[in-house]
Amino acid sequence: MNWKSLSVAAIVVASTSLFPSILAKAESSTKLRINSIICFDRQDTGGNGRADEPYLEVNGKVVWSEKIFRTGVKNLNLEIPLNSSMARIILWERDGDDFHGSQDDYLGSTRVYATQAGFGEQKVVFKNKQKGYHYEIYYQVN
Ligand SMILES: [Ca+2]
Ligand SMILES: [Ca+2]
Repeated sequence: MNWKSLSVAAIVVASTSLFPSILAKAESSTKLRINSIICFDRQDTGGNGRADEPYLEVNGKVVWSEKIFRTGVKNLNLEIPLNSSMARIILWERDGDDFHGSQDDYLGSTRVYATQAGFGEQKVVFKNKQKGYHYEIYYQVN
């Protein structure tokens, strides 16, 4: 290594430590991370409802869907960029042929804010005794 390249490396290190917050902001954008969903009670139990078909929507986009035959934890590990200061998570249970069919059951929704970044994992409970379902979603903003 010659003298010139050594001094350039030293300058780069110095500037990184002087402005760490500026660099962090430039490198990472805010992300919503949906860690897991827990099914305590399914919504479709009667008739031919062998499974629940829950799906999650974030800001109008379906980000996850699956058939759930039994209660328990599902690790999702979904990472969704937050392009605005707020996002809306909606949990649906599919009964028709398409997403957002008129027969789909709305199980609940929550609002997530970019200002929640760094708060750690949070929980939202979607539960309705009459309709017989109970889901919990664990998420965080990074
Ligand atoms: Ca249903
Ligand atoms: Ca269903």
